[in-house]
Formats: sequence, C-alpha cells, structure tokens
Amino acid sequence: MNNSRIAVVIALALLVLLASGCDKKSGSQAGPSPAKAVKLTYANFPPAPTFPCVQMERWKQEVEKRTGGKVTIETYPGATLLDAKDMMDGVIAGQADIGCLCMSYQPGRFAVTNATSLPLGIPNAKVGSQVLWDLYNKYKPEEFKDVKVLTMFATAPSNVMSRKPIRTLEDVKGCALRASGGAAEILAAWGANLVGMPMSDTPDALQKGAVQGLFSSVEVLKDFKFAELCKFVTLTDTVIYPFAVVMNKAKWDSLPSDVQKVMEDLAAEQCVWTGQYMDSHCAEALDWSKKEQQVEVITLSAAEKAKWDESLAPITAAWIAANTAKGLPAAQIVADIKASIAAHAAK
Ligand code: 3IO
Repeated sequence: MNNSRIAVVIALALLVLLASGCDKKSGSQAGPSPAKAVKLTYANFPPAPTFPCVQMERWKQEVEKRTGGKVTIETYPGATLLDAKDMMDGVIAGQADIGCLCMSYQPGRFAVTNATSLPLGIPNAKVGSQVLWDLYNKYKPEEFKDVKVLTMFATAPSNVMSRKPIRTLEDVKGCALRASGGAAEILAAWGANLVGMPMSDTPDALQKGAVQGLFSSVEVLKDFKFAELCKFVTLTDTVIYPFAVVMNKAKWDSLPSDVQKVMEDLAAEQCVWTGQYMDSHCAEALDWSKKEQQVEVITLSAAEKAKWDESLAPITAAWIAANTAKGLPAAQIVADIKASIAAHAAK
C-alpha cells in the first residue's frame, strides 16, 4: 500500500468514527430540553365518561397547565392498562406510573381508609372526600408505603338501583344486589342476596340478569346507562365508596421538585373538586333518570327508614372489635371520622 492509499483509508476510518459519534449524540438528545420533559401514564378501571375518569382528565389538565407543559400525562380509561383489582399492585410494579383505585375492592388491604364506608352518616361526596383525606393524612397507613398518594375522594352516599321496586326492608330480602367492601356489608345486613364485584363488571351482570340491581352512587344511572334497566331507585343515602390515586414510588422520587410541588399543592383541591363534581352530577343524573328514563324514585317513610338504620347498628361496633384485635386504633379511627364529618358538614 502506498502512502496516499494509507491516507485515504485513515480518512475513511475517521469519517466512520465521526459519523457514528454524531449518531449517538443526536439519538440521546431528542427534543429541546431532554432532561426536563416528563411523560407519565395514568391507568383507570371504568369507562371514560364515568366520574373516576372525569376527575383523571381534570387532574391531567391541571398538572400539564401548572407545569407549563413540562409534564405530559397519557390517560388509559376502561382498564386498557390496569384492571380494577390490579391497580395498586400494577402501580407498585411500575406497569403504570399512576393508577386510580376503589379501595372497597380490597377491603382488608385498606382497613383504615375503608373505615369511611362504615354507616357513620357522611352526608355527601364533598364531605366524604374531605373526611377520607383527613383520615389518610392523620394515619398515613402502612399499606401506602410503596406508593405516593396523589389524592383521595369518595362517591356520594349509596342508594339501591333495581329492576324491581324496593319499598320495604322485606323487598330487599333475598334480592340479588351488587356492591363491594363496606357497602356490601350494608346490603348483607339488610338481608340482600349479596353479589360482590367491581363496578366495571356490573353492566354485564345486570344485562345477563345475574343481579337485579346495585348499591352505589346514583350518577351511574346515567354514566353507565343503568337507568335503561333499573327503573327503580330506593333512596337510602347510606355509605360512600372511597377511592385513591397513587403513583409509583420510584417514579415519584425521580420527578423534579417543582413538579412534585405542583402535584402536592393540587391534592386537597382535587379531592374537593371531585366531591363537588360527584354531588352535582348525582343530582343531574337522578333528574335525567326520572325525566328521560321514567325511573321511579322511592323515598322511605321515617318509620321504614328507622328499620333499615336499626339493622345497621351492630356494624360499627363489630368493626371496632375486629380491628382492635388486629392492632388498629379502631375506636379512635371511628371517633376521628365522626368529628371530621361534623367539622366538614358545618362549613
Ligand atoms: C364507581 C366506580 C366506577 C365508576 C363509577 C362509579 N360510581 C360509583 C362507584 C363506586 C364503586 O366503585 C362501586 O363499585 O360502586
């Protein structure tokens, strides 16, 4: 090989090296501010029009706005990323960065926060949401140690929605009705043939006749179109379902502190926003059900309601006994919930 040939080979080799170096650089530096862009996935179990997803979209919008576009959130409604019962473990495992779960679907796992589903007289979703958030912040239960809790909120108190009219406690006996967690214990105490399943499985169960109705907040009459099948609502206004929004802990720790601050500042506000949305949406859905779907709303007489309430009397005492035995400050938790209801309801 002569000198000029050697020079050409060296020049070519240098070119290849330079080109591959450039490739690496441009590959790792996509976008204008690579270190700062944050993309998060957010999983939810029910369909997009339902309230857990409405609050999810509101939270997404607020975070994207308040971080000036630095954070983008990809939402996955309808169990497209994680299902109802996999939500907590899926977020812990990092299958989604954020997940919205109904704590009633795992009653034993979330004993402290599920105490808000005892029949203690939470009057609406706004108060219920604040009571739940207070309780979480006072006790910071062990079961949340592997996640960052972004917010919590509650449904409006539950009512019976059914295919057949339920006017007395006798009508409930043996009737196949669906609920979960604390609400399920209420149905059992009334003598219903209790069927436990998440809300997301309920449309199918109602359609196929596996259940005659359900016990939950009444906005589902409209959002799931249950009013097409359930032509009767019996107003009991008894017990909420508690929800949590959680983030993978490692993902949370990796966020810039200004982004963490936006999310922490939003937590209590999101809790109240969702409670208020739930309350107004329930009123609207009940109205729609009466007017558009000829749903009959049954109000129990005072004497009849007293019978229903009386059968719930042993539930709280039994819960205190069982959970004291498990080492929880159960009587204090119940006292805290009662005080918190009184404080928030007075505002
Ligand atoms: C609920 C769950 C998913 C979508 C809408 C909803 N409205 C009330 C609930 C409460 C709940 O989780 C349930 O199982 O009744």
